[in-house]
Amino acid sequence: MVKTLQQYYPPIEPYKTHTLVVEAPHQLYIEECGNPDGLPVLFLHGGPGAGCAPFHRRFYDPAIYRIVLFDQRGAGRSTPHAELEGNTSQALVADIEAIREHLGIENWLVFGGSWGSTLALLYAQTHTDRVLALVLRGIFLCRPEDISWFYQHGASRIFPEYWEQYLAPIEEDQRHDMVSAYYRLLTGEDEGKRLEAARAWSLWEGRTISLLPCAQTDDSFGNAHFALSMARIECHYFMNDSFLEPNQLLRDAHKIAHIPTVIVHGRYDVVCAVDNAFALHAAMPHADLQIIANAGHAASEEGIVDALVSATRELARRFAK
Ligand code: STX
Repeated sequence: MVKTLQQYYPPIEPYKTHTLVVEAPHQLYIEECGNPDGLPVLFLHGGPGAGCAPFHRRFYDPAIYRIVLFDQRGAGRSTPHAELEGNTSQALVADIEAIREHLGIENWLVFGGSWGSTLALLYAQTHTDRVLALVLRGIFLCRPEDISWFYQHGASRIFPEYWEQYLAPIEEDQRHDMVSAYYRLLTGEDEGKRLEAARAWSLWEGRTISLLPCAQTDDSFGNAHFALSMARIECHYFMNDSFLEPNQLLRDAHKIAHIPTVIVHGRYDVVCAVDNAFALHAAMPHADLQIIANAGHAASEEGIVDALVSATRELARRFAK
């Protein structure tokens, strides 16, 4: 029998949106979609700094799930835009708890891709009793080797023509430390240079994100509003070792050994190499590891959508009343 691929659920609009004031100067944009009395699921976006998109609402049956999405500090519709002050991993975890309490939710499924998987792991390891299950895609452990692979040397050898454009804004004598060099431009006084750097940084990620090229990439990743928050916030986190202790996420994996977990990762993921997923699975052997044979990093790739939708269907059967 041929298995039919799962597709996205139909497009939906939020039934409610919120602006939540957290630690100054930050205000968070939150939206709720689907069934107000349903099984709560929290979506965590990537970057950090990428913000939520409408297709992120579509991995869950809206008749069964109460779907909560929010733009993390400085991202998307949260304000101030691209703000780095008070923007740390610990602050984002505190924000998630503030959102949970604001919405009166006891516990929830947590669903995150890429940086969203990083944050989901940190949140679950910090508030172990609030998480019913984890669905993690494109695992990003934020180890020095993961940052170096994508921003210094490694992925450069797979997409040399795009790499050249990522190198372009940086003077040759500063290219031995690309993240630091970009940080200086992205936080500098010159607005033109900030934007040029943000676009180059963001386009590098956009162009390498999927197995096959995607026509809309340059428009969406080159958009000034998107590129500025994505580049500034990512670079700020990576300058600060993502505010994690060395090996923290694998070290603390034992704290979530009781949480049902699905790990979905594309074999040809160039942004976050697939060995991230294998390393996490070795630390969480109870997790269901699904390597998608014909996919890269993007959440929107066919085999990835199939695995993610299958996971939320299965978890709905298990947890929905
Ligand atoms: N950034 C990893 C990450 O979280 C190094 C990420 N990569 N791409 C994305 O997020 C988006 C597709 C959400 C832009």
